[in-house]
Amino acid sequence: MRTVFLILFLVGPNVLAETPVAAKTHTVEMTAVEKDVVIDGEGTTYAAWTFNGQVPGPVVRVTEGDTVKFKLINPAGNKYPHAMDFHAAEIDFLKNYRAINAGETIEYTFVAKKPGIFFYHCGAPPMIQHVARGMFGAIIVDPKNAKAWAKADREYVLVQSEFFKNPDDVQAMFDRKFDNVIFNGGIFKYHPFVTGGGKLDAKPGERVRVYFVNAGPNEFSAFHPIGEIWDNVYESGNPSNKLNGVQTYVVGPGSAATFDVVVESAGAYPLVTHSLTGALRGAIAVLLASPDAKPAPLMPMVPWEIVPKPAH
Ligand SMILES: [Cu+2]
Repeated sequence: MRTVFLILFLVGPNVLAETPVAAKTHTVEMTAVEKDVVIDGEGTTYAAWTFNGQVPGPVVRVTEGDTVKFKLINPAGNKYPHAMDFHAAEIDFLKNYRAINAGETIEYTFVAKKPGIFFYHCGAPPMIQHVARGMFGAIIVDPKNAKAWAKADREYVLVQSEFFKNPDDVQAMFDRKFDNVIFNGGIFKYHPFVTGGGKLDAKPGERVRVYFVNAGPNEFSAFHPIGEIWDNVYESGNPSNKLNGVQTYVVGPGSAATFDVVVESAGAYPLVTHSLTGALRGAIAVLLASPDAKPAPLMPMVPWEIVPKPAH
């Protein structure tokens, strides 16, 4: 009797901790919106194609095992066909990811079976242009066992992409002639020394988790924290794919990874693609560690609204 009690005592709490929460069903609806968005701190606008009017599109967040009931609306006022491809899904491409014309909708359902950080994007032809113009985003599939990895104190989503000044120059997209490489749809969006630039906040000692997606359409990212070392990198954001003490990790176009860094002390830690043609043309996000850092959303400053200067 005492032995049984002892076994229950030892096993009980672990069993409880690993009991997965009941799977949920999420209704996710997105609208393809062809509109101008702000792409730098000066307020320059760009004729984007978007999900829900923002670049990147909204972050979708579910738990491993959950069902996603998805609906894409292509409003009648649009000019182009659009589509949606979720990398977190394992479903038929032809049926579900086909492009729909303006005035049409499409619906499909999938189960997010694998935990991680996944890309989503429009796949309407020419796909290179639909991605370059802003039709992409991130879906986080949290592991059903929250103890599969260390708890994060702070979380951000960063989506890297190439920016082409002329949204109609598809040949430049094929020729890799990008003008900028950007995070979360803005040139130096999180660079406090640039006009209109912000930052990513953290407190010293916090475990900062960055869900990183490379939308491309073409360039690889060499994601590196200047002044720090990634404590852990998780390929595709799956807690099983754990690396330790990584300086730079390559994320290809259409891929994603989760990066943990415990910022040792107060100061500035620029997160960059160490492919310098990209970093020096826009892909620098400064992680600013300060004891009085405030809570922040997953994707700060998205959409990037510039307050017009008062006229004199
Ligand atoms: Cu599209």
